[in-house]
Amino acid sequence: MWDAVWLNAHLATMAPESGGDDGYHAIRDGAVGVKDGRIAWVGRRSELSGPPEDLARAAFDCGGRWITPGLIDCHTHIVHGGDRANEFALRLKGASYEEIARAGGGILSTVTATRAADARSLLQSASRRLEPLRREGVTTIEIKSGYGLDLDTEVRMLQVATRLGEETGIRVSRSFLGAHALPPEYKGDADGYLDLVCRQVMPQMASEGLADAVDAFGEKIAFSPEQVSRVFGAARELGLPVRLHADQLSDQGGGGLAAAYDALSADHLEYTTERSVEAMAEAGTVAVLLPGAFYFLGEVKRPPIDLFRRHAVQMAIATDCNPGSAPVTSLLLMLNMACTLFRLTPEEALTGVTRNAAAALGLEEECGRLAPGLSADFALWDIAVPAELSYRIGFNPCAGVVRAGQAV
Ligand code: DI6
Ligand code: FE
Repeated sequence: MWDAVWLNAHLATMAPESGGDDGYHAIRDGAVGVKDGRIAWVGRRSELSGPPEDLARAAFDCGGRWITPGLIDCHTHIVHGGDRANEFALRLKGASYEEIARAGGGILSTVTATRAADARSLLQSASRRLEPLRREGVTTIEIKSGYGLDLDTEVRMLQVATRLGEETGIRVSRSFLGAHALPPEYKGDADGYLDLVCRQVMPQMASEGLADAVDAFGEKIAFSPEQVSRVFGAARELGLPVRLHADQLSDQGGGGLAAAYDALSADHLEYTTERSVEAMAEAGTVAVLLPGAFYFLGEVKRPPIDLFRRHAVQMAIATDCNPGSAPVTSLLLMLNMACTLFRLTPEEALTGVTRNAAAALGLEEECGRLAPGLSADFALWDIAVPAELSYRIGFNPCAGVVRAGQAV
C-alpha cells in the first residue's frame, strides 16, 4: 500500500528508462505512487494494477497538469551578507568586473559584509532569496561558502546553509569554497592563505560534516591552476569530491584541471577548449552553465555548447545566485536564458535543472528524475507542454511542490 498516488497528470520523467521519444521522457496521463517519501511507482494510469483507493491511502487529482522532478539549482552563493548594487552602477559607467575586483571591491566587499553578519541575519537574508526559488519548484539547492575566508565565517556560512535546509525542508548540498579570493590579511601571501585553507579550515569542515564537496575559483583574478591543484589534492585526501569555477573570464585549462581530479562539475566554461571538453567527457565531469552571470556581466563569448554535445558531456544550468556577478533568484529565467543566449533546446534546459543537475551534485541516484527508488521530489505545473517552462519570461506556472512526499 502506497502513502499517496498522484493521478491525472502528464509526467516529464526526465528518466531515459521511462522511454518516450523526446528529451522529457514523457508519459501522458500518468500516475506516481509514493511510499515513505520515495517514489514507488511511475507509469501510465491505465497500467495501475487496480483502482487508486486500493493502491494508496490518499489520491491527488492533478487536473491534467504536468509533473516534473523537483528542480535542482546546482550552483549558488545564496548565503552572504550585503549587496553590490553600487558596483552594478559602476559597471554601467564602464568599469569592468575584473577592474572592480582588482581595486579591492568585488568578492572582498562581500567578505567584509559577510564577516560582519551574524548567523541570524545570514539565515534571514538567504531565506528571502530562497523563497522565490522554492516557489518555482526548486527542491534541491547547492550552497557555497567563500565569503568568509577565515575559519569562523566559513564555518558560519555552511552552518547557516545546513539550517536553511532544516528549516525549509529543501535539500541542501554544501560546498566549501575557501579558495574563492585572497583575504586582505593574506595580501601577497597566497601560499600562507592556502596553508590555512588546506591544513586547518578544510579538515575542520570535513570532521564536522559541514561540506559535501570542495570548490575553487580558478581565474587570473583568483587562484592559479597550481594553487587549485593544491586545494584539490587536500580535498582528495579528506575524501571530499571537488568542483571548479572554470574558464569564466579566460582559458585557464580549468575544464581539464577539474577533470584531472574527477570533479563532479566544472562551472561557467565560457573559454573552455576542446581539449578540456574531451577530458571532462572522459572523467564524467558535468558542465554547469550559468547564463545569468554571462548576461549580467555582459559577456560575449559563449560556452562551447556544440563541443559538449559532440563529446556527450552532460550540461546542467544554475542561477549562480551571488551578489556580484549574478544576483539571480529565478531558475526558470535561467532556462529561458540558456535557450536564448546559449541555444540550448528546451529539452536540454529542463534536463539541465533536473537529471544533469543531480549528477553535478553526485545525487543522481537520489533526485532529478521521476523514477522508482528516488526521493519523491516533484513540482506540479500549469502548462500545456514542458517547453513552456523555458519559453515564458517572468511567469511562474508552478502549482505545487512536493519534497520527500510532503508538500512544501
Ligand atoms: N561565481 C563566483 O564565485 C565568482 N563569479 C561567479 O560566477 C564571484 C562572485 C562574486 O563576484 O561575488
Ligand atoms: Fe559562482
